[in-house]
Formats: sequence, C-alpha cells, structure tokens
Amino acid sequence: PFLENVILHENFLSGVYNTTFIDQTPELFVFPKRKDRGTKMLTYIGHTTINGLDASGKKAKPSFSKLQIPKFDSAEKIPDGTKQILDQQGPEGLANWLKEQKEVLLTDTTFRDAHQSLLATRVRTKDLYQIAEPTARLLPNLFSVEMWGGATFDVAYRFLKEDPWERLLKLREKMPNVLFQMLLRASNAVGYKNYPDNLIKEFVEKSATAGIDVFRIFDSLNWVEGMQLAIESVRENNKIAEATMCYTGDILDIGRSKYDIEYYKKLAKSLEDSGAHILGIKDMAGLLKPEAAYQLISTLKETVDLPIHLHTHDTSGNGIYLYARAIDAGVDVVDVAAGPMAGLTSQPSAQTLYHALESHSRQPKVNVSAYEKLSHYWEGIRDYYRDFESGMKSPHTEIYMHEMPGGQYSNLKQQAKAVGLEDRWNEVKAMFRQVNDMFGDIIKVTPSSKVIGDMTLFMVQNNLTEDDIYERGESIDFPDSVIEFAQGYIGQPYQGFPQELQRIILKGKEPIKVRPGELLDPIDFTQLKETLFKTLDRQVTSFDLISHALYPKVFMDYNKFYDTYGDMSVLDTPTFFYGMNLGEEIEVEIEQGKTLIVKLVSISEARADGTRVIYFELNGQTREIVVKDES
Ligand code: 3PY
Ligand code: ZN
Repeated sequence: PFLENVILHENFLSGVYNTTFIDQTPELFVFPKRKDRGTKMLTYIGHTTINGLDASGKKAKPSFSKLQIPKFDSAEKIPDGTKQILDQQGPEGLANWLKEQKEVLLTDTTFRDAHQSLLATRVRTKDLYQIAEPTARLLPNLFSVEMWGGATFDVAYRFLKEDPWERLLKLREKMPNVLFQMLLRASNAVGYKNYPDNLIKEFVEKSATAGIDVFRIFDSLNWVEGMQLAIESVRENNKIAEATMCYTGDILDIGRSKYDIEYYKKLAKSLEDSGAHILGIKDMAGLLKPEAAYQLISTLKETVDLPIHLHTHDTSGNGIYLYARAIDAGVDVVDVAAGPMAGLTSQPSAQTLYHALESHSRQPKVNVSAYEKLSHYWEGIRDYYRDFESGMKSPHTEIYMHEMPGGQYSNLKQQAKAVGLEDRWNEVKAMFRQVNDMFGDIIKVTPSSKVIGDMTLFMVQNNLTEDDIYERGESIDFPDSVIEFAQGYIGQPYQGFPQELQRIILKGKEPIKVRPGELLDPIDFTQLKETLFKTLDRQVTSFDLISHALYPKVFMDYNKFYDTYGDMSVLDTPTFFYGMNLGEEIEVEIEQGKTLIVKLVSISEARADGTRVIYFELNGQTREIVVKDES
C-alpha cells in the first residue's frame, strides 16, 4: 500500500516531489485497512439503501409476504429419477427409455427460461436453492429441470453479482435425482459471438463435470456445421446431446416456402446423423400453430428414430393447444413451467397442461398437487422481482407477424425506450419483420435475433426505409453486429445472404465461408491462469478461466464487486435489490451456522461532500458506514 499511496498521490503524479516529499506527506503512511466481511456487507446495504441498485434511484422497499417453502422430512431418501437412469444406462439407454414411455414427459423450465422470459433473467441463486430440494422430492418424475445456460450465465455475473458455476454446483447437490438441462448456443456457448473451438470443448467438459446432463444445442441460423463440435463434445463427456432445430415461419403458410416441412425433415435427419440422442424443437417465439405442431411432429417421428423434445413460448396463448396436438402426434417431452412462472412470453403452465389432458392416455405422470405447493412458493418469488416485469398483460397474437423470440420482446422494448422510441413501438415491431425479410427471412434466435433487433432500432431511429438502404447504403455506417453477421461471423444462413444487401453492408470487406471457430486462435489456458492469478491475487479455478475467456470484462467487474462488498448472494432478495428501511432488522446467514443480525438505525442528512452516515447495529454493536448519495 505504501508504494500505491506514493504513485497515486497527486503531487507525485504531477511531478511535484523531491527528497522532502516523504517527510512532508504523512498521509502516505495511512494504509486502508482490509475491511472485514461485516463492514463490506453493510457498505453494500448502505449503498443500495441510499442509491438503489446500480444507482437506479432509491425505491422504498415494499413489504412482501413470507415465502411458502414446502416442508419435508429430510431423513427420508430423495426418490430416484431420470438422473439415475442416465448414470446407470448412459445417454443411449436414457434415449431408449424415453421412447418407451407411454405418457408425455415434462421438462420444468422455471429455473431458467421462465424467468429469462418473464423477469429479465433476474432470479437469484438463493431463491432457486431453497426450493431445489422440495422440487426434487415433490417432482421426481420430471424428465429434466432446465436450470442453466442461455442468458443466465452472464446475467448472474453482470446483475446478480454471483457466480453461475456456484449456482450449478449448489443446485446439483440438492437435486440428485432429476436430469439437469442447459441451453447451449453451440459455438456461441452462453455468449453472443463465436468462440474458439478449445473454449467450447472446455466449456462443455466443465459444465458436464459440474452437473449438466442434457445439453440443448442450437445454432442461431440452424447451421448444422456450426453445431457439430458442441454435439461431439457432449458425446465425449457421455452426456445427452439434444441437437435442436429452431422453428420459424409457418409450415401451414404455403405461400412462404423457405422453411417448409421438407426443410425441417432434412434438418432433423442431419441432426440425427450428427450424433443427436434427442431431437429438440425450439419454438423460441411461439410461432408453431397447433395444426403445424401436429404435422411437424408426425412427420419428424417418421423421419428420425430419436425421441422428440418440444419447447415453445406461450406468447399467443396457443401453447396448451399446440402441446395437446403435439402430444397426439407422439412428442416425447414438452417444456412447461410452474403456474405462477408460466404463460405469456414464458412456457405454458405445467398444471394447465395436466388438467387439459385429463383422461387423455398420455397425461403426464406428475403429482399436480405437488406442483400447486411449489407454485405457492413461486408466487412469492415472482413478486420479489416485480420491477423486472415486461408489462405484457395479455396474450399477444401479433407475435405471428413480427416473430420476435419470447426472451427478446421485453428486452428490445426497453432498448427502444432507452433511445426515445417508446411511442414508436408499433413501428419497431413492424420494422423487425421487415428487416427479417430484407435479410432473406432468417432464423431469429440469440444472437441472430440481436442482429435483426439492432438493425431495426437503427432504421427506425434514423428514419430509414428499405429503399434508403439500397439507395444510400454506401454512406451508411451499419451497427457492428450487422456487419459481423454479413461477414459470416455468426455462421451461414440457409440459402445464403441476400447478395446486394451483403455488398452494401460490407463495403468491400470479404465475407468468410468457413466456420468462424476455425479462424479463431485457441485460448491459451495456461497463460491465462498465470495472468489471472496475478491480477486476482487468489487461486484461480478452471471455472474462472472459462468465464474470463467468455466474458473478460463482465468477469473482472464481478471480481471487483466481490472485493469491495464480498459475497452478496447471501442477502435475501428484497435487501439485495432495495437495501433496508429505517428500523428494519434482518438476519443474514453468511455461512452455515454463522448468522449476522443487521439493524438499520438511522441515516444522517447529506453532508457538504454529498455523503451520508448510516448507523447500523451489527449483532448489537453500532457500526457507521459512510456512503455517497448519488441522487
Ligand atoms: C437463449 O439463447 O438464451 C434463448 O433462450 C434463446 O431462445
Ligand atoms: Zn425459450
């Protein structure tokens, strides 16, 4: 600290120093004390109390009802489930078992896609952890729990200030019986761009070690070449490769022939040939209509010899009906969420589907009253995250026109608002579809959906029409993601790029034709480990290395937060988001058996330098924390 004090001192920085500098500058010998855990935590609570989360402005902490966690006898053994079948029979054995089941099976997405699509991915590990064991005990007949991947990885670091690997490890411990499933964006892993091959392999291997069993692998352009490496890596780890096709368009619309039933048949066949154990169908926007679901599943059942797993979003309100038709056609597994976390941009409700299939021969074997018990818990949790709701209140059938994925709708709306286009949202939706058509009608899912979204906002904001792009395109600077897409850096679209538009966007740059991963230098993990060890000044795990390789800045920012405040995943969610109210007392279990009692006693007026003093009691002892009021 002495050297740091010297080189950061303003006189030293401005060159005003000589041999008397040290004698005359006693503050060089004042070293910041390493703060203890309690002080760090109070600093976070104080900061959030005064400034709100991310300096978003202080909001009073609402009062929430007590969470309803189902009780169970912990001495009783957790019933076996699909995880034991995989462990005993391997992925092929599991796939065969699946094909033999008469009833349809369920994947519960409450821990991942449901909150990604309804609550901007904000549900914290603590809230998942405390319901994990009750879920394992009450729903042992699930096919799988989708609980990782997609946007949950970066959002955990970025906004929740927690480690996604820890989430996986902790949940695995509490749910030893049901398969854990993740969403893997093939060569984009859990990111928004292509990564080097060795990073993808390493990511798959470590995810498998940490507890993932089923990898739902998709490519954002349905480009099978871009998925092969991920499929092979999953197979090498003896886990389940659910190779997935993304559904777009409408096979019932004969006027729109690009993605017809033949397209999906060929795609299914090549996914089977690539080594899939399960065929996934990912209807990320909820465009699959009931009759289309029936035709698609019946046809694919005849085309491939794989179990079929269907995923949809209930945005239009047609989710249950399309599942019912898919179930008639023989689909093996469908994705649902617990009632309070279902519907609209999320998955259809598990309980609704159960009741809809009353006296149907394929009604799922789940305990519906157990689902209701778990739903009491989720009702409370959803309320915790009320600030992250999208505002969609009723079924949204316009989805069939604009085709935005469930997870993107609220996001793009926020982005539009941020650039002053809130009142032009209807125009934005229409433009989204128009841009899709200009780009040759592409598959839209992370990250290709982001390309369309970026171009849409760019055009609406700059009042550009399609004609403007062709007439004045040479002088237009397109968004980076659009240029990267036209260069082939997120893969090759089916039937290629529209050439004229590609030429205008690239302005002489050469597009690539190969897999981007082939061109990227491998990550040097040994070197990275040394560098990180030095900068973080702690032991570096292989999970840290992967996270840094995927998201260098996000990962380093998270570590900085951790150094300043410590592990804030221990706080209850209302305190994490809102801080504390005056006079309030909370308990924080900072490690097993070690609980701190925190009371917020008083807050001073802002002082001349804009700071406030906050008086807490920590286990009965007064503590003062100084926080800058950023309002
Ligand atoms: C993701 O990639 O995160 C998705 O959920 C895409 O639908
Ligand atoms: Zn989804």
